[in-house]
Amino acid sequence: MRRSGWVVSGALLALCLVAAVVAAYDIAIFVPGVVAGSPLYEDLVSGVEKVAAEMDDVTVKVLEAGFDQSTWEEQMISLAATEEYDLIVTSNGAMPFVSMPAAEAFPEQKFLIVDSIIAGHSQMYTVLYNQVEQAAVMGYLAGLVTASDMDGATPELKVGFIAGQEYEALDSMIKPGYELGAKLANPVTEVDFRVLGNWWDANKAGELANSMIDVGVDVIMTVCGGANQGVITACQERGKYVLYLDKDNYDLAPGTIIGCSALAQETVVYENVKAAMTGNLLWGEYKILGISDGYVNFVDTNPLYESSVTAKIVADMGVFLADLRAFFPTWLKSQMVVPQYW
Ligand code: RBF
Repeated sequence: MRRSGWVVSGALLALCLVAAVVAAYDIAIFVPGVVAGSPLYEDLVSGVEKVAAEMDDVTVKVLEAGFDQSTWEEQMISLAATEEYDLIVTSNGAMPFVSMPAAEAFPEQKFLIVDSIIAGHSQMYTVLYNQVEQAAVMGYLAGLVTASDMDGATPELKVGFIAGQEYEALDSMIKPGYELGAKLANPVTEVDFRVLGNWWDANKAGELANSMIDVGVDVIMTVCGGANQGVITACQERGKYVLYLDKDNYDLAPGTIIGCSALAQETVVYENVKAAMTGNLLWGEYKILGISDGYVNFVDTNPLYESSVTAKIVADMGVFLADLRAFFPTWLKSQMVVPQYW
């Protein structure tokens, strides 16, 4: 009796162990760059960690692939070659292409790639944000600020934009969106666009910002990852303004960062990792999320926004935002449809 009791409990224990092994879900996060200072990468990691915090049987490995983009493909192949991960999660528009050789070599490997788009790859699911909307809101604010009587505003109607590098989503959505918004605010607004050439050199980003300020630019949208700090410091020193993409980060430089246009990247990662785990991601599909879906948003709820711009700007932005946030189609929204560039 006693002996059979041991046998039964031993068998149960073995079953539990097998179940635990079968149920475990192992996730690798491939960060194409470094996490610190890049808002979308910070939220990529926190989105997966949120899933892991809720579930005992989820493991997470973070691989920071660094800034040498020529090594990413190899690093992705090595990661997939371990055959340890149920899912590789990564973020940015280049990653479907970077991941393709790994996908081909390991046909069982699945990839969730956010902030990117590809259609019809049976091992990948992608989520794209409507960054025409995201950038247009910033351009509109920039256009209002440069024409205002705010302390840092110059007589020139020049607004700035500094990007880490040129890439598809930038050329097809972010740059045209920013220009559209700036011209909607005031058709004669000029956009001064510069490319840094990397995602880390804060000194060079500061030099670029200063040279733009020298020619009359008074507000700069920065999309430079870890180098954003250089733009922020230059604008702080010279009493100019920064527009910060991807995250509510007014706190980084109150009164200097006067607008943040956020993406719900953490939520997107959280929701889609869970969908992958439960077999609810349709591999090969993609989705595009925008302002009226609630995944792109200008952050007007942080008090540091209202305290940094004029009441007139808040009111004008309010009208513009109400139009974009409406769930029904509007003329404004029709100007901000994502062009098919993939
Ligand atoms: N954004 C960052 O904040 N940090 C980065 O290191 C970074 N690296 C990128 C590398 C490539 C190849 C591409 C296509 C985009 C990169 N981005 C980076 C931009 C990011 O995907 C996104 O477009 C911006 O954060 C604006 O939402």
